[in-house]
Amino acid sequence: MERDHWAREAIFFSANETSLMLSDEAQKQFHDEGYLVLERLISGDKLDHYLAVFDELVKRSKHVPVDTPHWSFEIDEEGQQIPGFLHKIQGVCVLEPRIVALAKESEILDRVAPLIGPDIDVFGTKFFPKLPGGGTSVFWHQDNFYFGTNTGQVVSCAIYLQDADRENGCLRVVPKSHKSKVIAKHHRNPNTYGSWVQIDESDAIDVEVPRGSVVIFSANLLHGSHDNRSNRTRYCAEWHYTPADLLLERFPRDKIKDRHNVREI
Ligand SMILES: O=C(O)CCC(=O)C(=O)O
Repeated sequence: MERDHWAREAIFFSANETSLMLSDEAQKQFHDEGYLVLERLISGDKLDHYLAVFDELVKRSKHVPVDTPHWSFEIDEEGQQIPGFLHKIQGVCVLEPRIVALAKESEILDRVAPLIGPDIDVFGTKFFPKLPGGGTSVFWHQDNFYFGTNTGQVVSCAIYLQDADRENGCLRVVPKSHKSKVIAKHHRNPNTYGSWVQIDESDAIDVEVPRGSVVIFSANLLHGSHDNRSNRTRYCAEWHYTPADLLLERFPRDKIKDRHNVREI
């Protein structure tokens, strides 16, 4: 396991250590800690290609009116969306089909398949650009709270297209918090996006990663992220893999546009 300056708190696995099938050690880390950092999994021209597509979307967002489906903008102190200050594109694979290819990349699916089987759907696709000047993504939460389940069969996946650190808003996780399978009480503030859980932050770690890294984690894991206090962007695509035959009442296979089969046997 490589330990470089990025691995301040989280445990990292390089692409070699997890190639094709996940090593036993990597699977153990996923099951014991609830997350796995796959360092620099997407690289070279491939990474540049996806970055360029996301750049196009950010450019386009400057002219998208508030309240356009898929697009949401950062919120000001009065609770109003700020035109042009992109927060999130929900259903990014529906809005921009070129991103479906990223969800299908074998570098990712070869490592997800040992955890949930070979027939895989992805759902709930989103893009957080986390723009400079206060860009945000999520508060402390468990993804399964939104899915109405506590199944261990949903593997969430965050792909960091750019370096992500404390200053520009890296992911934060509470290791092992997936184990109880209890969905914590989530609070809601109408002037912000998403719900949040009160946690003891001393249990949390920062997951600072270099560009191209992919973090996979249990949908029961408590996680959140820092806001962007830097002058850099922090692009992240995030979604959820599930066995294709898993029934999720809120995400029925044939009714939801943003559920895509990404691998079949
Ligand atoms: O913004 C991030 O770093 C991760 C986003 C996330 O985990 C989520 O949308 O649940």
